Amino acid sequence: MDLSSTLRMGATTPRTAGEQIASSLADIGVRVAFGVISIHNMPILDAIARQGRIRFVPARGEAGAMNMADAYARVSQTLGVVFTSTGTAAGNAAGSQIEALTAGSPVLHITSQVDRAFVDRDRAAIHDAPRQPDMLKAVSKAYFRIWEPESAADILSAAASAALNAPAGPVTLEIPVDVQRLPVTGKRTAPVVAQPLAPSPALLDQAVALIARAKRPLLWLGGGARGASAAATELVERGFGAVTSTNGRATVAEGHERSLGAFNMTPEAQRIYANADLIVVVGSRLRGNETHNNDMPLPRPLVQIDADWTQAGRNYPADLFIGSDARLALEGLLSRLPARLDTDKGFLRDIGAAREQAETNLRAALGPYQILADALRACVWKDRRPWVRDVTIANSTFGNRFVRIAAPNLGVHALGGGIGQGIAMGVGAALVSGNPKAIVLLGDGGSQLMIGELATAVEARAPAVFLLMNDRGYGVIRNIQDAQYEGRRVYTDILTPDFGLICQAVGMAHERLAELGEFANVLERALARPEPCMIEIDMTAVGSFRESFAGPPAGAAGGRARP
Ligand SMILES: Cc1ncc(C[n+]2csc(CCOP(=O)(O)OP(=O)(O)O)c2C)c(N)n1
Repeated sequence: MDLSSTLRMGATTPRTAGEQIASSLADIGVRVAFGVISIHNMPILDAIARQGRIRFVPARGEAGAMNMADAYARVSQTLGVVFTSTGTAAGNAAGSQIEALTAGSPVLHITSQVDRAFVDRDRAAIHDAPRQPDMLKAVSKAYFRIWEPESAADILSAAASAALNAPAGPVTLEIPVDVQRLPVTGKRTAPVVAQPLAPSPALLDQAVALIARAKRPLLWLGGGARGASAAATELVERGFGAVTSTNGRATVAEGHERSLGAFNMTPEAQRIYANADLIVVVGSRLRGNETHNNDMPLPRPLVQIDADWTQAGRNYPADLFIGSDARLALEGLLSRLPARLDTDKGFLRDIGAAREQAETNLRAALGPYQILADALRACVWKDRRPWVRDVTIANSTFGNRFVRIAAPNLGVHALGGGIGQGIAMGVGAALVSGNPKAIVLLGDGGSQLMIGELATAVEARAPAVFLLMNDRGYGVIRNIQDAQYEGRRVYTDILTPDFGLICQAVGMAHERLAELGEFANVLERALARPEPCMIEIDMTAVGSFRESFAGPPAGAAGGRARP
């Protein structure tokens, strides 16, 4: 049989469950998938290659592959797909899957199992992890297993639907390797079902009654509100002020005169909260590191909108909880509210002024790094670039809020605070077609976790500029040691490799800067090249930030922690 007839057969009539999975993924719209090949997933990956309908990107490790699929999902606003093998491989993906779970990213993790007769029975088959489902359930929104080849197409659609439906999140699908090889009759793929949860009209009426009494209403927009940009912006035009969490960035334009952007915990923001007389919290966990562990006073009454009913009042008591999809709830409010709310113009003016003041204060604290932050701020928003950040001082200071993003899907960062995911997230974000070259902000310490994924970036021709802030060690931890541990800098001055040589080894262009005067030009040149490249900033030569960053501000002991 020649290859072309094999390809045709593979694309039209799946003969095995593995082929069925491959063709069903393409049928539901998947165009790019990530992963690491193994005996235990070859029946599917071989079919993907033969069918030629999905681009498979081979990562160097499962952790990186998971980060790639996660970032791809966030930027493309579609399903991210990652393949791993049984046991160690699935475990390698678990840390990165926690990030996808934290950020509510719709990722489908397709992994494998030992042969059906050996599953769950601890019979020492190769790759077996007898309690693999327990591990995967702990890092997944939902978990599925395909026992019978004939159910492959339907269970795949169910798993994809579960990942995409709000509250979105990573879903794991296990398929024993022998099941992947078993014959199927060739099924039509069931469509992915997205059923946004509609709000109760009676609860919307109650919210409108509260809003009608408010003169100084605020919206707090979290990651769950990212799909409700138009409705949130319309509420702001009608007379609300806005602020976002880091995950909800740009749900309302970050430079909007009535938005605090993500400057949500500054003294200026807290003065706005003290003056506001209503807050509508949409799709936000009100995270500890963004609310002083829930000690930061927020306005009352507090109306909470969340697709996950179990979140009701968890971190702040809600005067009214609406269990609903964010967009449907905000549209329901808009349809009930007048075209102009009778709200306080002075309050709304104060919001823009508060954000500008916070931006000025932040910029002043950067010292020599102002040049760098200004240059990034000048191009990321204007060019609508994906802006991907690892957990590093540069991000915690200016990357997370000062460098504006043009749309919620263009910002990708490790919301859960795990270092080392930046390179791989950069690859995943950059491989979404239709965007200009991505910029990926990295630290030298974190980057050492997944340095191998630089090879993936080169091989996949990921259009990304990797901006490496090299302070030769774990900078933020050193700052915490100085502030809280009498300067005992233990375990933080780790060996730092020569990143120029590493780039050379994988064939990536690299430029090192010891001063920042030329930074804007160097960045422009790097952005103009189609292939991935690295700009390394030698921070030991450039010098210190004017104010050192020693971790997120802590709340009072325990915050509003409940017993
Ligand atoms: C997976 C993981 N391991 C450990 C940590 C603790 N940690 C937080 S920041 C940091 C240092 C990061 O160093 P680098 O990437 O060089 O950035 P810098 O702090 O120097 O800006 C460490 C080890 C973490 N957040 N996540």
